[in-house]
Amino acid sequence: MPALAPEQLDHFAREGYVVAKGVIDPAKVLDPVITEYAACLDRLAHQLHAAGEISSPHADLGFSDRYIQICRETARVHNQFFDFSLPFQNVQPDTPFWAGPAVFRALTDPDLLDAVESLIGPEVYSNPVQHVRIKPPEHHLPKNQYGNPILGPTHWHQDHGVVTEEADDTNMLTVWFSLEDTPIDKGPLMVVPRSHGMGLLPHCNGYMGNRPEFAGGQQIPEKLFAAAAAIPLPVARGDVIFVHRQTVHGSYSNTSEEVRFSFDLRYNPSDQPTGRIAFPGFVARSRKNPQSELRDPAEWHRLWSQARSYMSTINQDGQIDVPFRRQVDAALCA
Ligand SMILES: O=C(O)CCC(=O)C(=O)O
Ligand SMILES: [Fe+2]
Repeated sequence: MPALAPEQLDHFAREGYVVAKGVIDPAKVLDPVITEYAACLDRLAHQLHAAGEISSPHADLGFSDRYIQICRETARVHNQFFDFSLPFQNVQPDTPFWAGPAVFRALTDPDLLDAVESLIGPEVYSNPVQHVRIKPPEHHLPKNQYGNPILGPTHWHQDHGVVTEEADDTNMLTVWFSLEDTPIDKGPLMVVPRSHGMGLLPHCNGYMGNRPEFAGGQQIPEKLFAAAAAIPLPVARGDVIFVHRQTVHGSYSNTSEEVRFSFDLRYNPSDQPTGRIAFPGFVARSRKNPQSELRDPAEWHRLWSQARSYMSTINQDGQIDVPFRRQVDAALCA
């Protein structure tokens, strides 16, 4: 896929996001990721079974049903087992993560990077603010203290709000795609078009608002933006959504019977800070110095292992040695 077309770049600049169809080749890039995750799930199932937490490894079930069954029986979600990132607090030397070769190849897919390059320029850094999200149908999940599913809608936020102040001037681009189709009933990404012109809005901790299904999370109060203008962005495999760092977005409930399975990645120009200093990024593309590109998936895995070792020595038991979150002005949240 060549760079995005001028109309797509205009759409991004004007609306704060663009949905680009068919950027990624699903058979080449996404199927190997799914195969890798199926092996992770198999390992998780056997571990939990050996620990007596589930009645069977459920090896007869496909990925989605197997993951749902495991969440039901353990009454929790297991996203960290698959994620190519780490928690901010209380990391242990054996906290699970998955930074496998197929995931690395997805992050460095040349077709994807061509599109990214057309939005942020030729020196492309893989910013470590990134996740796989495996969201089970909500009705299978236990509830939190607010009566909402323990993994439900994503609260309204700007991705600029989830990095530290040192990245305030970083041109960080959000890249969202699903591993399986994400129709409306799976709770796709939702964006508020043109909300990126308002600057950084306050992200308020434990905000209750007046929509019970969003109560309690860290979020931008709905009165501060045009929440009613939000639109869902259902996508097929291979499509990619590009989101400006100040576009207000979230996602709604998964009311289907299958998991919602997506990646969200960030890229920024290589000479700008990532805003997540304790986690490793890498040069994904450099036209100036191609030799600086990271091409070895094993090295990427090593960087994350090193980050885990470091994290297991800091940010324990409520202590904040290295901040991951920005300060919020409480007066703006009242
Ligand atoms: O997938 C979601 O539910 C939220 C993703 C998101 O906020 C992001 O990609 O920045
Ligand atoms: Fe986000």
